[in-house]
Amino acid sequence: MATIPVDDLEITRQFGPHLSASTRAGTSTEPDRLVKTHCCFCGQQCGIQLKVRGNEVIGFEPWEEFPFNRGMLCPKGVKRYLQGSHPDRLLTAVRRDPSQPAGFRPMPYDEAIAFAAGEIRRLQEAHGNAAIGVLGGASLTTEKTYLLGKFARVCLKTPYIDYNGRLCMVSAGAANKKAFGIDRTTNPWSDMVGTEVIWIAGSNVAECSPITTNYVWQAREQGAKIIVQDPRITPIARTCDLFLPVRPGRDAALFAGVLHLMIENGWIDREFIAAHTVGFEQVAEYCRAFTPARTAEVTGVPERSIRKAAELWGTARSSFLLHARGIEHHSNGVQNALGTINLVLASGRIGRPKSGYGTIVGQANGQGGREHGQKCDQLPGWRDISNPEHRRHIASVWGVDERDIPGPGVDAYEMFRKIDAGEIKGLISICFNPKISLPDNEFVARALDKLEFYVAIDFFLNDTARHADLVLPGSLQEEDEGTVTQVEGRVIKINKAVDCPGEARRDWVILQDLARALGRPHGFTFSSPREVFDELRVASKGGVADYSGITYEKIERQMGVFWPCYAEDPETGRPTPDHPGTPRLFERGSYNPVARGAGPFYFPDGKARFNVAEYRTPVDDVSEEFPLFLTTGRVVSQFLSGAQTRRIGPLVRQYPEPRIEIHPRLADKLGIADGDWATCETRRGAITLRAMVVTTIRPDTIFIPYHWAGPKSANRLTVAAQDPISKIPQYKVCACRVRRAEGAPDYAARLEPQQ
Ligand SMILES: Nc1nc2c(c(=O)[nH]1)N[C@H]1C(S)=C(S)[C@@H](COP(=O)(O)OP(=O)(O)OC[C@H]3O[C@@H](n4cnc5c(=O)[nH]c(N)nc54)[C@H](O)[C@@H]3O)O[C@H]1N2
Ligand SMILES: Nc1nc2c(c(=O)[nH]1)N[C@H]1C(S)=C(S)[C@@H](COP(=O)(O)OP(=O)(O)OC[C@H]3O[C@@H](n4cnc5c(=O)[nH]c(N)nc54)[C@H](O)[C@@H]3O)O[C@H]1N2
Ligand code: SF4
Ligand SMILES: [Mo]
Repeated sequence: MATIPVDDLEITRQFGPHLSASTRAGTSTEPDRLVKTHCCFCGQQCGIQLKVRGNEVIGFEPWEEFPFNRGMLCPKGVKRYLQGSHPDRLLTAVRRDPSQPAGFRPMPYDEAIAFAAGEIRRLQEAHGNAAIGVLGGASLTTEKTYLLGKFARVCLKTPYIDYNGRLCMVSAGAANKKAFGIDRTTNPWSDMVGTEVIWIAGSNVAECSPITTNYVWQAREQGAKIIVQDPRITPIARTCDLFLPVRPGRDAALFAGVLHLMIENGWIDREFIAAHTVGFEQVAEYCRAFTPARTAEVTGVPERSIRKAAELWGTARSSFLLHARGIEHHSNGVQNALGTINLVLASGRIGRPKSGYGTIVGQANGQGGREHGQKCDQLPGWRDISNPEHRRHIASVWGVDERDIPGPGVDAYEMFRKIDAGEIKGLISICFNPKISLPDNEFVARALDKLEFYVAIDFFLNDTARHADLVLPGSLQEEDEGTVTQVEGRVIKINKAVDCPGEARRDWVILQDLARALGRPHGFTFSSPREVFDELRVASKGGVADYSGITYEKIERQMGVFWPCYAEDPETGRPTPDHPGTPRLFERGSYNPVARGAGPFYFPDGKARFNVAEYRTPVDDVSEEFPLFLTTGRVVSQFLSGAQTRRIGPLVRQYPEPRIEIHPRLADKLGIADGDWATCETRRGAITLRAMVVTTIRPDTIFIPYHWAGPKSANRLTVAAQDPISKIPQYKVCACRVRRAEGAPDYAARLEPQQ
C-alpha cells in the first residue's frame, strides 16, 4: 500500500524524525556503511557521507576531504536524510480516484505504466505528437536530463519540452552566451580567497549559498572589500563594506551609472578592451546618460554610494563579481546580467587567478541540467536545435533521421498557455512543482485541470501532482547514481546509498518503461546511468559543453572534473585520455574549439562581447493604487516549492510559516505591528500572512518567501511577465498594497501554535 499523504497545506504538521520502526526499535544507530556522495538540495553540491543501515539512510557524517565544502554543511544538508522513510513517500503508483478521501488510490506499477502509455498513444493518435508536453527539472542528474530530452524528441517526437531551470538560470545563461560564447562560472571558488573586491549583486548568499559565503568570509579575512546590492540588508550585507540598497528592478541603471563613472575616471583597462573585446563604444555611449544624479534618482541608491562603488570596483587589481536571482528574476533579467558582465569586461579582470565572474547556480544540477537538452531550444552539449549541423551530429548519435528530430518548443510558462488554449492535451512532469513555483499560479492550477491526461513522476505527491491522473513513484537522489555539475562547473558523482523502496523506481527506469510500453524502445534500452553517461559523452563531444573526456573514474580520482574536458585535443585532434578539465576559463593563450587559437573567448574571433545592457522599468510597476514593491525569494531552512523541506520537521520548526517582511516606518503608517496578520494584494490576488517588522528592508518594499502552497503561496501574487530573451519570470518585483487584516485567515486554525 502506498501512504497517500494528507493535503499539501498540512504537511508541515508532520514533524520528523521519520525513521522506520525497525531503526527506531534498534538499540544502536550505528551504520553498516558510509557512502560518499553529495547533498540533494542546492547548486553548491556539498560533499557528504550518508550513514546507511540496511536499506535506510539514517544520518550523515561530514566528508572532510571534498575540496569545495571541506565537511561543512548547512541546515538543509544536515537534515536531508529524513526524507527517505517519511510516511508521505510514494511506495506505489497512485491513480486519481475522487471516491477516496485522499483523492487517489494505489495502482500496481506495471498497470500504471500501461495506463500512461495508453493515454499518451490515444492523445497523440487523435491530436498529433505535439499534443503531449514534457516538463523536466534541474535537480535531476545530468544522465536523467539527457535521457528526458531524448525521450521527448525521439520517443514522443514532441517539440514541447522545457524545465524548471527556466525559472532560475536562464537569464544568466543567455547573458553568458551573448558575452562569452559559453555559459559557466569562470573560476573555482578557491580563487576568491586573496581577491581585493567581491561584488554580490542580488544574492542572499548567507541563506541560499552558505558555502559560497564561507569563501566570501575567507576573502574578507584576507582584506577583500565586499559590496552588496540588494533591497534588503541580508545577513551578508550586515558586515559588508558598501551596501547598495537598490530599488527593485533598477539594477541595469545602477550598472550603467557605475560604468559611466569608471569611464569618466579612467578606471577601465583600455588595453584589455582593445585586445579582447568588441562593442565597448556602444556601451560607453549608452552609459553616458546615466550620470550619478540620474542613477541615484532611478535606483534609490545614494549618489555617494554609487561613486564609492565605482571607485572600489574601478581601482581594484583583482576582483570577483557574483550574482544570483535578485538581478536575474526580472523581465529585464538578461540586460541586468549583461550589465554586470560589462563591469567585469571593462575592468579586464577575468581569465586569471583571483579574478573572476560567476552567476551562482541555484538547483542541485542547475549547471548540468541546462546543458544537455531538456531546454526547449537545445540539444546535448549546449547545441542548438535549430542548427542543421548540430542536429545532424545528435541524429547520428541517436540513430535517427535528422528530419525526425522536432524543432524548438516553447518555454515552461508558454506551455501552460498552450495547455490553457487546448493545444497541449497531455503532460508528463518530473521533478517540477509548477503550481507553487510559477508566477500567477492560480492560472497554472486552472490550466492543469484542463489537461486530458497528466502524469507526474515524483517521490512525494506534490501540490501540482494533486492535479494528476496518475503519479509514478520516482527515486530520491540517494537511490540512484549519476553526475551533476555544481556551481563552479565541476562535474561530480552522486553515489547510490540505498535501493528504491516498494514499487518506486529509478526515474530513468520509469522513462524507459514508458518508451517500451509505447512500443518505441529504440534508444531507451540502457541498463545503467553509466551507459547513459557514455552516450552523453559522445553526444556532447564537439559542443561547447564538451564532457567527452569525463569518466566516472576520472571524477572519483580528481574529486570532480571541470568541463570542458576533451577526449581529443581540440587543437591537434589527438586522443587526450588525461585531459584534466578546465578549472579556469579564458586564460590568455588558452585554446578553445570555437576560437581555434584566435583568443580566449568562445567566439570565432576569440573576443568577448560588450552588450548594451538597457534599463527598462519593470512590468506592473508601482502606482497610486498599488504603491509598494513586492519582492520574493528564500529563507535558509526551506528549499524551493517546499515539497521536500516542508516535510522535514526540524527545518519546518526553524521557519514554520511565510511572513511579510516590512520596514517599521511602513508598518507604522499602515498600523501593523510585528506578528499581526496582514494582507498583501496585487493585481492577481491577495494572501494573508503574519507581518515580520524588520529594519533590514527598504521602506517602499516588502518581501515574502515563496516556499508554501495554497493561501500561503507568494506566487498567487506575482506577475507572469517574462524576459523577452530568456523567458524568465519577473519574480523579484511587482506592485502591491498591504493592509492590516480584519482577522486570521481560514488556514490559521490548522496551524501549530506560534513559537
Ligand atoms: N535556503 C535555500 N537555499 C537555496 C534555495 C532555497 O530555496 N532555499 N534555492 C536554491 C536556488 S534554486 C536558487 S535559484 C538560489 C537563489 O539564491 P538567491 O538569488 O541568493 O536567493 P533569492 O532569495 O531568490 O534572492 C536573492 C536576493 O535578491 C534580492 N532582490 C530582490 N529584488 C531585487 C532586485 O530588484 N535587485 C537586486 N539587486 N536584488 C533583489 C532579495 O532581497 C534577495 O535577498 O538559492 C539556492 N539555494
Ligand atoms: N515567487 C517566486 N517563485 C519562484 C522563485 C522565486 O524566487 N520567487 N524561484 C524560482 C526558482 S529559482 C526555482 S529553481 C523554481 C523551483 O521550483 P520547482 O522546480 O517547482 O521546485 P522544486 O521544489 O524543486 O520541485 C521539484 C519537485 O521535484 C521533486 N524532486 C526533487 N528531486 C527529484 C528527483 O531526483 N526525481 C524526481 N522524480 N523528483 C524529484 C520534489 O519532490 C518536488 O516535488 O521556483 C521558482 N519560483
Ligand atoms: S549549501 Fe546547499 S548543497 Fe550544501 S548542504 Fe546546504 S543545501 Fe546542501
Ligand atoms: Mo533556482
